[in-house]
Amino acid sequence: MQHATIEAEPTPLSIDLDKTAVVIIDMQRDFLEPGGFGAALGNDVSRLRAAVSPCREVLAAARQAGLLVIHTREGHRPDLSDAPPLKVERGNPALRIGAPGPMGRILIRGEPGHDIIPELYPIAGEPVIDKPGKGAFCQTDLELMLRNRGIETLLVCGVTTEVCVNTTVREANDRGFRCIVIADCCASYFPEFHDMGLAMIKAQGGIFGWVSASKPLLNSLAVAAR
Ligand code: TIU
Repeated sequence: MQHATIEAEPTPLSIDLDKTAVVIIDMQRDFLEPGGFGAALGNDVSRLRAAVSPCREVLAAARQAGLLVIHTREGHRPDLSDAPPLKVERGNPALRIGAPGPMGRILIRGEPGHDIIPELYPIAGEPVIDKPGKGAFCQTDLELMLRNRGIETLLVCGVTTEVCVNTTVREANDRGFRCIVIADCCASYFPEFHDMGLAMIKAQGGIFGWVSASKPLLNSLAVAAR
């Protein structure tokens, strides 16, 4: 058993690193690069770049400390059979899910835009969860994977803070997993939603989970890796 103390809000935490996984949510070209799904929804995708460098550091430290790392990707089958029509039919028809874009068909599995950005690319042995919804537990085998490995705590990174990160944290919390959201490893197209998304998680004594910054987490992981 390898314990680490994490400076977090609303309280510091002691966690068992053998039962802890890093979950990196949807750091895909479709959300972070021009011409993808995020841009098709009318967003300034450059706002998400702030999370890339902190995520890289946490990813490197987690690999060094031997933590389980899981990546997720939001997207759909090429025939759209797993895409709810109400999700597909929103927005400009020329830019909808499945429409052709500069990175291939928007939000479709197997297309260049659907893949994870090169800076955070998974390595062998790191599971990638393909999810059709915003939450990583909805219609996926993530919960099974976590339970099979005895995971209790999730260190959550990714985009966007108030959409897929928040949805996943709420799902995880209801399933009995302790979530620590790494604030600077998350980002939103809307800075105010990022702030409120984090505030909602840690309010009321940590109603959905805890919030930490990457620096204290990196310090804790470095001590544990020694
Ligand atoms: N639109 C938006 O902010 N996010 C998404 O559609 N998906 C994720 O957050 N991954």
